[in-house]
Amino acid sequence: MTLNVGVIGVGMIGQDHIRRITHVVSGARISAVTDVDFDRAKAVAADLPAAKALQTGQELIDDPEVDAIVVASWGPTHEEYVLASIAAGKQVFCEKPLATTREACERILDAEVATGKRHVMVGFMRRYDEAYRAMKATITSGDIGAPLMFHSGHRNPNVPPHYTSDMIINDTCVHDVDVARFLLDDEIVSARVLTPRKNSLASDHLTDPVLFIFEMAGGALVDVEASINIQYAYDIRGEVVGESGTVELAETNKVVVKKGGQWGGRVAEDWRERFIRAYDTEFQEWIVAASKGESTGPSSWDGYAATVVCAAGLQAMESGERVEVSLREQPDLYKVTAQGPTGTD
Ligand code: NAD
Ligand code: ISE
Repeated sequence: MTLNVGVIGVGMIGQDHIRRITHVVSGARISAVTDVDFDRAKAVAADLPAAKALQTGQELIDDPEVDAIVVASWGPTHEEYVLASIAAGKQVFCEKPLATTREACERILDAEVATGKRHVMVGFMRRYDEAYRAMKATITSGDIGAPLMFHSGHRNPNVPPHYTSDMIINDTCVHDVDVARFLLDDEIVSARVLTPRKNSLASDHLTDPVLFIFEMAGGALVDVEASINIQYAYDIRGEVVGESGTVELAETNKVVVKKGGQWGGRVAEDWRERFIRAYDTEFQEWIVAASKGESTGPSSWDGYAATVVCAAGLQAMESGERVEVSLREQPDLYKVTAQGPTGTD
């Protein structure tokens, strides 16, 4: 069976996901696209073998030739499309964030739980990165003892002009929030943000860099150093310190080049290059599950937790204080059992 996928929002990442569904992974094709910029939707559809451009997201979700939906529009529009996909009984892959407020995420949780099964996967692609998966396997094996600290580094060479002051937390650090929950298999219970001397290369309206610190429920500490104008490359760092050992992300370059009395290797230019295989694996796993009417990977619960932690982070950045994070009780649908998350079959 070929899964017919409709894509809402065909900007930068929407087009990248269309490329991978069309040319890289198997089992799906793009049957429809839409964008508030309809000319863009028409141009994207014209380059695809079997896709039509539709005027609205709702029309796309209702279309009988769309089996499953990818939401890659701007964050504040995600709630509407995810809720409509759940109401239509279709599987939906939603780029981060799941939604931009706690309340919006809770409406999604309520709607999904009411159906009795998962429909939503959130685009936290780091969970599909081979290096993060190997790190998690090391932690889970017990080889380094119980994890005590996680140091995360998220360095962007620069950011686009539309990037606003809140985005260092809820657009950039949101990935570190999710990967901390994933690696340490625990919830975040408090957030603090410290700000060192500002990078003089950052625009006036931006805070850069930040040190975002969380306490996990089990007592581990996480620090995230986020930089958004570091110029040299897109560099993702990570090290977990355990009771009797450590595990860290290795450099990702394939070769070491020696010349002119120096040695070195490539650091990725941007997130598309650094996580290219992770996005491919993420989509392949989504397509396999969605073709069976099932959901997999990061859930609405993970999207909800990340949004709530980022909201606490923004509050902490403004106040300079420690802010507690409180999540509602986790519905059974999202509890992971030895057989996998409940509600997937
Ligand atoms: P973008 O601005 O390049 O593209 C967004 C597109 O959505 C635009 O074409 C815009 O016209 C369209 N759009 C906006 N509102 C719409 C609506 N109501 N209905 C239909 N289309 C609408 O942005 P982008 O960088 O591609 O980001 C899109 C989403 O993907 C964001 O949520 C962003 O956080 C996420 N993202 C995730 C990653 C990742 O690493 N996982 C990387 C980049 C972006
Ligand atoms: C972007 O939206 C992403 O999601 C990237 O993965 C992240 O590294 C970047 O900072 C964000 O702006």
